[in-house]
Amino acid sequence: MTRWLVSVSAGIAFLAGCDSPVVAEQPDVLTFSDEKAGLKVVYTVGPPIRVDVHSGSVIKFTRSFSGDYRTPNVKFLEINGDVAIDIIVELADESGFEPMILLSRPDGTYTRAAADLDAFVEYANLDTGADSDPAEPYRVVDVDADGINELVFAHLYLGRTLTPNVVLHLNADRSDFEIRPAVGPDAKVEPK
Ligand SMILES: [Ca+2]
Ligand SMILES: [Ca+2]
Repeated sequence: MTRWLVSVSAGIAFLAGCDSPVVAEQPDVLTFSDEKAGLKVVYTVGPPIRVDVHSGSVIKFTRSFSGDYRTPNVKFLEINGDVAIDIIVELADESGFEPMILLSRPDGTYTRAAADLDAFVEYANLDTGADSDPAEPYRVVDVDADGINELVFAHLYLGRTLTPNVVLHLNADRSDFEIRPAVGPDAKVEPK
């Protein structure tokens, strides 16, 4: 996993009618960078919330949406086997996050994968006693040893169902994920 940085840009407002300018800070944009990959994720707090992926001066992905989220985490990591770094924006609230998975495409853009999954990672669930690991709630691993990595979540709410060891398989062109039925007694993978 590559190193990532975060910085905060403050919207500056000058109020008229004062002898000296009053600066009202309105932090409204968060920037997450992977300097090695030359990638930047710009998260506009909104509303509406907006996520832009910049590669150098070119925007490779943009999406606006609504929601009640706290400061997100952004992870830069290779998922779909094309060397180009992929991105997971962890859209956080008080108990966990929704993973917004952005996969690299051959033309250099990004596409949002697993958009219809309605998936949510909960750090600590007192109701169910789920033993989530906030340090590594998911990882990229070749579960079925077919040479293509899967994305494995230790615990994932799929809708309202808490599900352990959820394995997301890439589709044929490695642009999206699907959940396949587990096959055999060893299909599940215990997180390390
Ligand atoms: Ca990739
Ligand atoms: Ca595999």
